[in-house]
Amino acid sequence: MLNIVLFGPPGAGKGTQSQKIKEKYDLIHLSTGDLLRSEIGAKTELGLKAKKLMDQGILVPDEVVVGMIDNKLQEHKGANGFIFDGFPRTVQQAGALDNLLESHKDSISGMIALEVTKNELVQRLLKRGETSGREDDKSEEKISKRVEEYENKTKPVADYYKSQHKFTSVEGIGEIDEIFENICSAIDKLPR
Ligand code: B4P
Repeated sequence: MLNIVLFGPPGAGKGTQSQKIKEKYDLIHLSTGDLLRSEIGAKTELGLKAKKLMDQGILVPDEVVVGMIDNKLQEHKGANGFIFDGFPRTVQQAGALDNLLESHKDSISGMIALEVTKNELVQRLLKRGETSGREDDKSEEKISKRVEEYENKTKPVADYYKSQHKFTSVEGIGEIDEIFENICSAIDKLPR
């Protein structure tokens, strides 16, 4: 199986590139951001709790997202593989993902990290905020909070995969198709 963690700060292009990777490699796309937003849309108890945190740019608790991923892995047994978008976002989530995959006799093939400067992230997300309706895209203050959460809690996840020799970095600024080509070159080198 091909199991990819697509990594990067908020607005790095994870969602954008995941759509293309999923089609080319016939993978199941699991975005914890999308899963949480669908809970919010359905006004579930989980969604209402998550909304309060997400609107402020704060990460939701690990057990919530790990539980959602567990359900999806069960649902898609027999898939060619998965692209994990926006997950894991803490070292604890990374350990939980390894355990979940191991219970399915599987593992992460590699992490691909998109490198984008903070200034570019803020510009992209403010632009998306003009049309997305997402509360967390609406002000520079909220976007900065998300970047701060990334720096403090999420960045160490890269070291987790570096220590497993599963880390590849790809330039995330430039044309979407050009970035996609570089991601594909990195994916094609991963063990399956
Ligand atoms: P996400 O939905 O994952 O939000 P994101 O990081 O903003 O998405 P992404 O990085 O995919 O944005 P994209 O590049 O596609 O998370 C939202 C919130 O949910 C988090 O803050 C947190 O509260 C919660 N959450 C989610 N997962 C969690 C977890 N595991 N644990 C705890 N909490 C969790 O898009 C950015 C913009 O850039 C788009 O408008 C796009 O068109 C544009 N763009 C993309 N590529 C470009 C390029 N090359 N050039 C110019 N623009 C580009």
